[in-house]
Amino acid sequence: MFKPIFKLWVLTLVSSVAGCHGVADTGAASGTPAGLSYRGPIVGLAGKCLDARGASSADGTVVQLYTCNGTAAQEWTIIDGQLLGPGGKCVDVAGNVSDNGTAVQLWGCWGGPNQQWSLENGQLVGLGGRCLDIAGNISSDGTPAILWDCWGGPNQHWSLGGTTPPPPPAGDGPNSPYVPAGYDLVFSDEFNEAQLDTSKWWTRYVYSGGTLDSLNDELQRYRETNNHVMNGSTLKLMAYAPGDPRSENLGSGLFSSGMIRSKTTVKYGYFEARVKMPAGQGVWPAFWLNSEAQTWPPEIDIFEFVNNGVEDKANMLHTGVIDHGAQGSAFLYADSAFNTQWTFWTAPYSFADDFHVIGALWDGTTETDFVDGQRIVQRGYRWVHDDGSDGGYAHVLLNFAIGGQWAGRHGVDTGAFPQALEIDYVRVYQKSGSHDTSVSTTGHDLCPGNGGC
Ligand SMILES: [Ca+2]
Repeated sequence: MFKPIFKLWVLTLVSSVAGCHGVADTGAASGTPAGLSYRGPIVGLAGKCLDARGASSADGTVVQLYTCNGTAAQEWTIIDGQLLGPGGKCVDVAGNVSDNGTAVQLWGCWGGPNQQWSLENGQLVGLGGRCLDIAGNISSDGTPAILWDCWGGPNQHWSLGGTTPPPPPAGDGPNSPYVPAGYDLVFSDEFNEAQLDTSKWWTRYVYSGGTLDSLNDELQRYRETNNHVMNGSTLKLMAYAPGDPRSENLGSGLFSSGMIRSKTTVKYGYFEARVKMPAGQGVWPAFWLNSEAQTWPPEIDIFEFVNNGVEDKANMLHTGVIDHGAQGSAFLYADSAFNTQWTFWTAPYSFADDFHVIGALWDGTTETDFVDGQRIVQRGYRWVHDDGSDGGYAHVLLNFAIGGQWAGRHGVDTGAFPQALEIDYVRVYQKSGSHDTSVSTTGHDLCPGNGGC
């Protein structure tokens, strides 16, 4: 019996909130120095900003947490490993001592090691490899910043909240800079061949004996007729309007589209895809993890991208997990631009304009999502079925869905087709010493053996 999958979108049907959050947009000044990599607010614990106490730039000014207010006291510049605040003064570890609890202050820049910072997985790491930390994990205005052992707590996580996100890596290469330390590549496809590598991918869902071609109330059907277009560097999951002669004519107003489901299955890991989204109204591409066991949930939606033209737009990235109670999904962290009610992150750009690296770290008890290395949200999540039993191995899915009550609630722009979810690569990593992979045997190779699909 067919068991429908209702994704988290049911919570989003009446979404009407957008753009009412985030930090002040200070803008990147023109004529900024060469080598500038960021200028704007830095957001930390409880969505509050890194701040120079009293809006001072005097030597010895305390660096603290404060409600974001868009003033110069909260405008920071990262350049050449230095973190500069008001008056061009450097964020400095007092006394050049790296003990836990050492005060952090503004001081005239002199190039010393106590003024060097690096942004690593959302942490600002300074002298002695210790982290910029909000004392006592307290988010009250005026709580001072100190140096402390990096322990991964929310009081050590900082995000760049302005208009200059870190640039995504350009195309294929070795590991992106966002892969967690101690993780090894266990599965990947760079999509640099002339046609889809069917030793790695099925092109339908695991359900119905591995032939199911749609879920929910979507308007597409997944096919193998020019729906997986390769150009030697990327895979385009192509979707065609009803009746387009370049693909199968499905009738009844249905679109043909493409999806991939990994033949390698995994338990836990870091997942990364470099993708460029389609822009037309009514699109709903996704990157997600589903149980090979065919008992649902669990499910992790690394991203769902929806442009319905009104509530959900091309600068928003939805992430989610399916929680029926047994799985649990309490928020452990949310970036200031992440809407925890409707579970989306708002970017200062359209995801259809360029490629971005979307990542997710899934470790069995938590699930964390990243955009170009910036952590946007972390939840607790147990990979179990509703009866509490283990959820088994997961396959990796990328698909280009169209329409339905969420993505298509204000209509689908047929004139925008054909269009594609373009994928530069998909990579899966697991912790060294804890590799755990298996193989999906449920599926059919539907791509023609002598050509593309
Ligand atoms: Ca590629």
